[in-house]
This record gives sequence, structure tokens and C-alpha cells, in this order.
Amino acid sequence: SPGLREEKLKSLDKAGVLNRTKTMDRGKRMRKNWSSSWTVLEGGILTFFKDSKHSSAGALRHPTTLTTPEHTVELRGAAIAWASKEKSSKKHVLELRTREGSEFLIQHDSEQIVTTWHRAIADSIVLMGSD
Ligand code: I3S
Repeated sequence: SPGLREEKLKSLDKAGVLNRTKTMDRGKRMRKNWSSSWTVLEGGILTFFKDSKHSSAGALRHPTTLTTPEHTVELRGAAIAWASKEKSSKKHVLELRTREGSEFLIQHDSEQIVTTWHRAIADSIVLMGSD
């Protein structure tokens, strides 16, 4: 039911600081520009905020950056996977491809943190479906 799906999606909500770069914009390759970003997963939408300067653990919504999302990614029809070595020399890198053919790399030096995000994003994608 829709209510159960919403409850399941809500259980996957999370927020934290990640390193990220956009590498593709609707099929067009972009120059990498890694930056640290306050990142929020909420209701099947992933939002990268502009800066992570004042991030605080525990707050899902981040007051100072709430108004400045840099990228909003609708996870319906998206795909997430561990990035191949050719994509980046960094460790623990995820590759997120959107339905529109954009691509983001997501990274953190902590494998545990990246693994937790991987699961939450992958589970959200399944719940959002592809239709
Ligand atoms: O895919 P690339 O070109 O090796 O990515 C690197 C560049 O984005 C580099 O910036 P400059 O092109 O301004 O030098 C970054 O500093 C590197 O971090 C990028 O490589 P990694 O392997 O870290 O994703």
C-alpha cells in the first residue's frame, strides 16, 4: 500500500557530510569538482547542499543550508553502484546515475559510512520503483 511504502521510505531518511562531485549532466560529461557537502536523503529524494561548514549530527534538516540545495536527485528510476577504479582514485566511491542520465560520485573515507548510504539509497530506489 502507499502508506506502507511511505513508512518504509521514511525509515531510510538520513543526513550527513559526504564528498561528492557531479560527473555527467543529462548524458554530457562534466569536469569533476569534488566538494564536501551536507547531504540529505528524505522520502526518496537525495539533496546535496552547497556547503557542510556548520553541519551538526542529529539534525536531518540543516537550518543554515536549507535554502541552498545545489543538486536535488529524484531516486525514481536511478541506479547506485560501487564505482569502478577508473572513475576515481579515491576509496569507497559510489556512482549514482539518475533517470535523466546525470551521474554523481559520492565518497567518504569511512567505508562504514559509505556502505550505510549505499544501502539507504539502493533501498530507496527499489521503493520508489521505476514507473
Ligand atoms: O578523473 P580525474 O580527472 O582524474 O579527476 C581528478 C580531477 O578532478 C582533479 O582535479 P583537477 O583536474 O583540477 O586536477 C581532482 O583534484 C581529483 O581529485 C580528481 O580525481 P579523483 O581520482 O580524486 O576522483
